[in-house]
Amino acid sequence: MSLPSDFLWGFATAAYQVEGATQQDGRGPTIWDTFCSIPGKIADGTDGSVACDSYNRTSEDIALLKRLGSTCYRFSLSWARIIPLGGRNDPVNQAGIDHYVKFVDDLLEAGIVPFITLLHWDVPDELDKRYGGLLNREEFPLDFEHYARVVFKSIPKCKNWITFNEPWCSSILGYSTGFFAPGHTSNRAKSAIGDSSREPWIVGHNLLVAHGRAVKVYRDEFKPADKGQIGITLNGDYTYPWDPEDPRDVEAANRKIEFAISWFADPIYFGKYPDSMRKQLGDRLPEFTPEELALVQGSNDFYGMNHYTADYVKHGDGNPAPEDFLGDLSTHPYSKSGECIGPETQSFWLRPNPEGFRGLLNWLSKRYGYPAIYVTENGTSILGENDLKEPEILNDEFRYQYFHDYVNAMAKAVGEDGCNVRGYMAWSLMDNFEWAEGYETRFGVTYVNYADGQQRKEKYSARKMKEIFDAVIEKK
Ligand code: PNW
Repeated sequence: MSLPSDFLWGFATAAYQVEGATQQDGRGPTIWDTFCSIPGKIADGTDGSVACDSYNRTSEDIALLKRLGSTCYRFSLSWARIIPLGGRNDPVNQAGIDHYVKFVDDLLEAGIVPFITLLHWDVPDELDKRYGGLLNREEFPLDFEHYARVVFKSIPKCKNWITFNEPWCSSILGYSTGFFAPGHTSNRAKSAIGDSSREPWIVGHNLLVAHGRAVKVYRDEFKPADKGQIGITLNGDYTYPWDPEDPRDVEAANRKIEFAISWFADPIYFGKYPDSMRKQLGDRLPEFTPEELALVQGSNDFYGMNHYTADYVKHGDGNPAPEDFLGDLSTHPYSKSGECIGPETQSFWLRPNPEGFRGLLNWLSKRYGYPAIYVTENGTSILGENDLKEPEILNDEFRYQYFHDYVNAMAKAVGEDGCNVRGYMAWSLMDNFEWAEGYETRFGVTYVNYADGQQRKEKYSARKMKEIFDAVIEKK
């Protein structure tokens, strides 16, 4: 028993991945609606227009959460439902607000603590068209601040807020590899906005400042009465040096974690970008103005941690390569064979390695002074799962084992190493729209039958989750 009796556990989802109903009740278009309409961007040519239809099935989803024993639920709001065009002078859509207010009321009534993510990648499309969306250093943070204020004012009963989900993914996958919306790639010579080898670093910077603005609004205007907490969710793999005897590999492994986590966490906890990033990127990495820094530094009440996997890296030649993120990092990533890092899954970037979870919890606890941590995502896909039919597809022992091993690694990080983890949300409550992978890759503990009216059926892992946590949470 090593997790405290008030430890929260549950599941996570995101608006565009589960809600569907993209044309309903006045929702505006988002960059993901637009991106999905470009041929070739989504593996199976699908989009989130129906997804799990969760927008119309809130009571079913809450009943499911309750049946599984969850004590919390993380979901994101669709900005474009609340302010369809997104901007601070654009109209607010009361129907969108009413939907989420009722959802939070219903969760609380079911005894489930809500964790709300303000933006999980689905930026209102109009902001992208109007001024370049996340690339705009002046406009974007102000529009996000306004949206955040509208939300805080409307949903005072929610006490746990996450500004952004994985700014690394928005920046690198959205503006370097082009794998995610809006699909910019940094090896284009020039973008409409400027030198695109700078775009990911500008986007990361603007997300940090926008986060800082929303946190300031919450702390100044809402927190004193509402008594909630607010933070940002960062993704990061644990990284092992390819050759632990080679100091250049050791440094490269650390640099890779810094380029994922410390890119955002160092400014928040220390008020500066990591030296390794400045060294690699030079003036392509923006400088904070004093005003921006005042907003960003100290802006986390808790650390939101998304974590899935670990990898090995070899050092590169040390030279930055602006046309390529991994070149910039000066590392060569490798997955060693299955026995070393973990078995293959349906996601090319994901191999289970529970020791790495404990390793990363310790890495960031040491670096950032043992902050309160909520694990806001952790989970796995399964190689070939989508080829199965009922009832075999419900038998996800591989996923059960993943959760069992990861939760126990986390319990050791808390009980034996002193990490301050307060809650855990598994990704995901149900199969859903897995971004560029469409519906072919499943992450749910609940099976969703897209061919049969979005019917939900619990998999084995769903039914075992409570048992996993009961074994490690102290009794009251
Ligand atoms: C997270 N990578 O994304 C997201 O927050 C979820 O919305 C998503 O469904 C989940 O993980 C599973 O993919 C990631 O390529 C997507 O390293 C890709 C990567 C990491 C995280």
